[in-house]
Amino acid sequence: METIVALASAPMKSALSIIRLSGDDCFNVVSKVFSKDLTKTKKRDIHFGLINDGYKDIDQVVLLTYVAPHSFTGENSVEIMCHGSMLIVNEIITALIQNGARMAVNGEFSSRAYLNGKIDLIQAEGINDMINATSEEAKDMSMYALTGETSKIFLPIRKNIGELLSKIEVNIDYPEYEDIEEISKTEVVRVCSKIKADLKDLIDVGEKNRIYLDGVKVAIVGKPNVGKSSLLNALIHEDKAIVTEIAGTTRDIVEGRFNLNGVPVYLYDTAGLHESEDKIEQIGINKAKEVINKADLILFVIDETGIDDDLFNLIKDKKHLLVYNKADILKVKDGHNIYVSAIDGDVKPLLDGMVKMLELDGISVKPSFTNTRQLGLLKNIVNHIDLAIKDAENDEPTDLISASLMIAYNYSLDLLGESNKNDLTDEIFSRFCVGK
Ligand SMILES: Nc1nc2c(ncn2[C@@H]2O[C@H](COP(=O)(O)OP(=O)(O)OP(=O)(O)O)[C@@H](O)[C@H]2O)c(=O)[nH]1
Ligand SMILES: [Mg+2]
Repeated sequence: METIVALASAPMKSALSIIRLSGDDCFNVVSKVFSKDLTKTKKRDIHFGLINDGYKDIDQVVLLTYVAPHSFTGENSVEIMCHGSMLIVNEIITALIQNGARMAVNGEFSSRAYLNGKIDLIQAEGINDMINATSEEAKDMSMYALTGETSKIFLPIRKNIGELLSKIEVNIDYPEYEDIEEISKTEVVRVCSKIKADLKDLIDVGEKNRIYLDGVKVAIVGKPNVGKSSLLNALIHEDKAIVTEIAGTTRDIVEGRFNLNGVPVYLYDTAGLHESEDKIEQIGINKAKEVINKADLILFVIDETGIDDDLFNLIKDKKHLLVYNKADILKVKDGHNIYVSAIDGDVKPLLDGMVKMLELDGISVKPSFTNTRQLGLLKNIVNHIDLAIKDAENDEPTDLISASLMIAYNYSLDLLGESNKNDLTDEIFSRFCVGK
């Protein structure tokens, strides 16, 4: 494989930066710009010296060398720890490219690790999720994927499908052998039903747990001046949105984020909804209506001036919570409603209401299959197991049952990325950062 290079740490000023290389010729390429010969490097080694591009010394660095297959990618690899200035980083990368390396594309290091059998596809996806995690829970969940714990929970299911399939195939191929255990249709139904139940459990956990990674979109909506922006600020503990006593203050959508029970909540503060002649405000109101359509939950904010029925009709069919703000000055309070005072930061009843509405108290971090690709494949497997059950129940020919099981088995190989390695990878790894 060609030698690739990329900055693996953040592209900004810091104490140190890490430049990564991988590929057959990697030690040769680095030796051309390093003060020591790395071509005789051992399994895993550490070196100290100067990087020189042929004209001048660029930096004094520490280098880690990994001889294939003892590296993340499974190839010869080098990690250069240089001083954390983007000028230095650019000079070193340029020198490496001039000496035979090429810039890596997004996810190319992980993709090579996968292609070289160092990690399966679930682990690779876990790496990306880990980098993007915005809560401790999301990070813990991706750690299960990264370490292979998640793949492990699927292996017994795949084994059961494979075993059943091979028993049926033997029956089809060698009907004349009497010593081969005959598998009855009742047995097929029993084993398939167990597999289906296990898969359904996995799908259920995955669909609940994906909220840790995806988060929820919550729109703050209501009449002008009811305290929507104040509520956003109170929820994120930051003075982000402009608050004034003038109705029509917010025009553009203001975004904020906080974690609720470990779930990232993406908040969208919107322009107060009302009939407006003001061109700019009207654009803001249209944007607010778009956000309402995209949100998973609407916080419909009301103050002492009460509910506007026309506005409420806009959101009533979406998942929503009525939030009575300005509780500090409200005279009458009905025990069932959610009362908050954004100005005093008193928003606990709303947080409790959101936890209940979004069903966040019944979930906990578990190894799970959470992304659309993984859940889609699990559902495809269930559908084909289901077909096998129906055919067995209707006493259909055995090869029909075996065909459905074979498709289910192939999908189960796809889940961990064990079939068609080359077709699968490009789309998945393009979502990664360069250098990972
Ligand atoms: N007493 C009281 N006043 C509040 C509270 N929350 C907001 N206000 C006041 O209500 C006024 C409007 O607040 P904003 O947060 O700007 O209201 P908004 O709904 O975002 O208004 P627009 O952006 O114009 O639609 C300000 O004067 C706030 O200080 C509260 O909990 N109690
Ligand atoms: Mg506002």
